[in-house]
Amino acid sequence: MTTFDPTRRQLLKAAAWLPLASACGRLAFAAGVAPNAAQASLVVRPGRLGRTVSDSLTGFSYETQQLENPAFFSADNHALVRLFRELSPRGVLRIGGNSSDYTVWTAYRGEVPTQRTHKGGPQRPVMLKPEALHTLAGFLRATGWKLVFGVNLKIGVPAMAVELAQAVRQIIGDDLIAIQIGNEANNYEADYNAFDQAWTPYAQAIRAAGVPVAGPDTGANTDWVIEYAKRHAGENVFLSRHYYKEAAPRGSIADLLAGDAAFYIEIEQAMRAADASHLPFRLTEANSYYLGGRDGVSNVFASALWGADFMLAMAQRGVAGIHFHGGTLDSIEASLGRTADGSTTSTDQAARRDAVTSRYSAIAGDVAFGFQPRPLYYGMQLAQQFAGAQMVSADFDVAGANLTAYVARRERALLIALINKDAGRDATVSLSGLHGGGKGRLMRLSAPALDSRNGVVFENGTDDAHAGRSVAVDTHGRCSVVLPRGSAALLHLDRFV
Ligand code: BDP
Repeated sequence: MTTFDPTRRQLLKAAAWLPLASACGRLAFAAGVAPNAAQASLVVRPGRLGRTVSDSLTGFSYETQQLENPAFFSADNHALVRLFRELSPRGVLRIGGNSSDYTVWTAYRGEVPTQRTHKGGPQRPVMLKPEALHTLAGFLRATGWKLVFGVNLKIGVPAMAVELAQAVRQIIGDDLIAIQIGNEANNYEADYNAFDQAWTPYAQAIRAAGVPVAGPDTGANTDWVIEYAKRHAGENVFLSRHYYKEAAPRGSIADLLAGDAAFYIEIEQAMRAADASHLPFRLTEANSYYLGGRDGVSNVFASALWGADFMLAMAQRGVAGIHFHGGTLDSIEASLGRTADGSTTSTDQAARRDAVTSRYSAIAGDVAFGFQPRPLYYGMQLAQQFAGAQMVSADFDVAGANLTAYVARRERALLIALINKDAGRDATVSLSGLHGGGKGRLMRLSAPALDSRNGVVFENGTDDAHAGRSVAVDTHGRCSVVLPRGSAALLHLDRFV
């Protein structure tokens, strides 16, 4: 939908070449800002502290089927190890999805029902071999990530689930956070009571074997989370549900960037249940659009702005982790009962990696072609900067534009994320309530356009090319930031108060 827009490009350039003080000084630089730019203002309230953001905010979710190739999650898969580790030193990987409900643990010697193929589900059982758990253990050690692992409920083989859970615990050791039982059981159990009845014998047996359990891992039922918390809080490690904005055929950049206010309200309800039971709440599977993601939306720059905003909105409300679902096209399409076509005529390595990857995956590639970040990965990087920080209140007048802001303190420093999800309006954000005379850095998340598949840059300070630029706060604790449409910025100030 968004085509190349020269004004926007110039504006980004202008923002890039700003002299030191004017990037964040009392006067917004006027040159290059579109005439309809929103004059927004953000008043930071350092005295009003909010939630502490979880260290393990960043997460991924992959299908159990991804483990059919033990070389995928392996310490020897250096490119993937690096992408995980560089994203977060303390992330959490969730293995599950539709395919977890159809997985056959090859070491299990008991009966497994013949699985009938059906619409909307895996067309064949996934064969999970012990070797894949051993290489997964190595991958977790190499990345520093922890694991949440899903076992079957739908096919109704509790004995196999218990054996698999025990093997996961034994092979993965302390890197296992918890086992979840059944994926989105709301799609196949009549109601919460039916789910609870089916789930309880599994949970009892798995816990009796000394393996921790979490759940309910429901698709979209906050009421299930609340009911589950009431009944099982004492014997659980965390509460969980999933999130997708919509089904892929209904997806668009405009829809994605419009946000999801109704879901934020639901999350607040889920968090009340989590707080009352003193349990963390995780979105164990999430992404933009289910049914595999939407090409041209889930895999373009708009998804980076959405992802950063979504993660921070969740973190602000106390959600402990967001696990973006993804992986190979093959694994996702199989989870939906479809056959993947990852073929491409392109000889370009990046394009070939892209073609073998599910639409919404934040990381593209596979063992044969190697790996590379997708736009969403950069959005996750921005939000990850808040992991472990404490949210701070702020009043944000967005002047009618589609802007969001998140403020947090980390020790003596202040972090401010500004996200302009507006496709049509640039913004100048006047900040106040800052430490007078403070200094810091402004780092931008940008791309040529909202529908760019490539060319995403996040200045995360790792090297000179991504250093961002120095900024200065005036003596009254004010500065202003120009935020081109379809871009974000992270302001890192050295003093909180
Ligand atoms: C979720 C399933 C997952 C699918 C995803 C999707 O848990 O296995 O891949 O939807 O539809 O409901 O993209």
